[in-house]
Amino acid sequence: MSSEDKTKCGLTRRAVLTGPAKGAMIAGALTVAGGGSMLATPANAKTEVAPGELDEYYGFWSSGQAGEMRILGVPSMREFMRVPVFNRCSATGWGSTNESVKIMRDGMTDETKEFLAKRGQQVFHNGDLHHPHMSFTDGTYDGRYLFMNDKANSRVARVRCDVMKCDKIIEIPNASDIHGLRPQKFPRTGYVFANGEHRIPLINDGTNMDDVAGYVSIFTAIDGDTMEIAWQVMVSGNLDNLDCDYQGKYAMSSCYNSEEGVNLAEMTEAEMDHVVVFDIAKIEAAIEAGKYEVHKGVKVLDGRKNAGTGITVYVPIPNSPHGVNTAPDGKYVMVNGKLSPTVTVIQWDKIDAVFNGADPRSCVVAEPELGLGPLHTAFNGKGEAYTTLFLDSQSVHWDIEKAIRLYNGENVDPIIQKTDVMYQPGHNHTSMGETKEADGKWLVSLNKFSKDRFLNVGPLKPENDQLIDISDGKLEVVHDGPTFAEPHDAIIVRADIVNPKRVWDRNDPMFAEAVKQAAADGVDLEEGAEEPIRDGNKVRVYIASSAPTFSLESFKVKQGDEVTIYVTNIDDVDDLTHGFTLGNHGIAMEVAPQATASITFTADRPGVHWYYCQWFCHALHMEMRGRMLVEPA
Ligand code: K7E
Ligand code: CUA
Repeated sequence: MSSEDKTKCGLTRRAVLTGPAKGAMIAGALTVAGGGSMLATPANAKTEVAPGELDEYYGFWSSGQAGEMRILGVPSMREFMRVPVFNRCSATGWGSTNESVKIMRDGMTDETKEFLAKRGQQVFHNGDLHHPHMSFTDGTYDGRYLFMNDKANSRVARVRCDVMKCDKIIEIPNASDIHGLRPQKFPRTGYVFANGEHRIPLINDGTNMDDVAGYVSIFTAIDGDTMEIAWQVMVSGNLDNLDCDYQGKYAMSSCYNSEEGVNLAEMTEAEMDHVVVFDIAKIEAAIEAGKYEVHKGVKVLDGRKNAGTGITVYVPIPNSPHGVNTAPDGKYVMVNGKLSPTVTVIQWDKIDAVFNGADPRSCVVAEPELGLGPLHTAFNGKGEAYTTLFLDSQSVHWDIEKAIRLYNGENVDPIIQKTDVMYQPGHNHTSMGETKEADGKWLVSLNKFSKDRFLNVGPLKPENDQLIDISDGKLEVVHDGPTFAEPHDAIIVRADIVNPKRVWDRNDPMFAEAVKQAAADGVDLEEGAEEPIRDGNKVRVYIASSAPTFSLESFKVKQGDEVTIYVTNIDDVDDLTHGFTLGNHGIAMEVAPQATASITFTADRPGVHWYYCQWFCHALHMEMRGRMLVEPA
């Protein structure tokens, strides 16, 4: 079916559903409960995962400006979990428990700490999470970590896949507004690369703001094991998205602002922008040779066009390119044109010659015109690609080798099929598609607009993530999944790769501080302490929880005390999470099985304050509560 037929067909169906023939269509509509429009066959047969059955894939979704990571099942598109990262979370206490605040502050610069202190904050309350990617070993996912960026406050975070909690957040100094992020695919992660999107003065102290030509964008390599910054490279132009090769030699970032402009007209002026390629071995050698300056404690190399350091090359690309996607064959990388209707295909092993002085465009092996607004490309592992067309609201399926033959002058059409998606797709992703194990089963299209596809929820609409069956070589939209602000990107990971724990390990580093303090106080966390432990005006309260009771029915402190409450969940059963909410104190935290969580506050409200378990754990869950008694000063 051509894309035109699909459009016509789709419009007809919508028109029919709101017209006089509505009744006659209802039965048919009900059989496509999965939401796929224009389909003759029941769509849900493909996406339905029967009650009690498990999905074949984990989907790790970003949430954009909501700041969290989400875990979905594919193909059911059921949302399983939200993992708070850069946001604050009312359910889990992320952003207010001692454990989470430590993670959020440990990698924060002193400058930011001081800035926040003046606002009366310990941590940022927002983030803009675009790109979640799993750690790799030998070109495929290894199930250890997920890494993700925060564009809003220039940070990179890591989530541990064994417990699905964030364990590290680092601020990236010198760089401004981290956007593109990718882990090294080979030999392993290794480095996590992060693009500072916006250009700023390298020494950004207000003394040189008018020297726009002197602003720089910064490329950062982070050690994925330690989450320490290994090095940075300043570049010409700006840095948008990036990807790595399967050889461990190069990383490549797109630049939509080679003009180095500061307004829209300037940024879109040139017909050609570029990608910048980083030679990792050459960079490491330059670090070794001491060819860096230290800025804010980080080794910074000069990789700008005229620096003559030989660590980068710039390949001209038409016009404001966006997504960068390496094909699973390891041979090619796609640079998506955005304002240009083209996708530029670069052959990785032709970049060696460019570093040795060959024409920078000599690594380009194809540049097919695919449609309007190409943003991101995904792969099926069979030499075919799927590119999102933002302006055309389509996903275009095309053949990489045919695109190369076309570029070489043969009269072939690389486009296999175009399918409408609803509407304005940004990222797309295929199952295992960014690994060498791409399996060509599923494609998700993450669409920015949902328009008329759901009940109206007011002026702010959900986005629409569509699932597309690509297993039989065609594109068939089989499911609509409305999502809240704003999943930019997702990865789809075979379920056998991800094996989280059922319950926490009692010695988990997440609550090591609590374990240490309890040992110093001579308290067994699994029993709690009968009385608060006083240390001047510092008071520590140890509570163990076991459904449906807290080990303390009440405890007494004095007004003005700095109170730390440690709660340890001694239940060792799946699902038996307890919580601790202290009424009228803005305090709540999740305590999953075998975990300890803690929170510190000043007891400044004399009187009786109930604390209760906010996670429904037992028939007597409502009764799972106790009193904090605050004696007036
Ligand atoms: Cu294309 Cu931030 Cu990955 Cu959005 S970015 S779409
Ligand atoms: Cu414990 Cu509810």
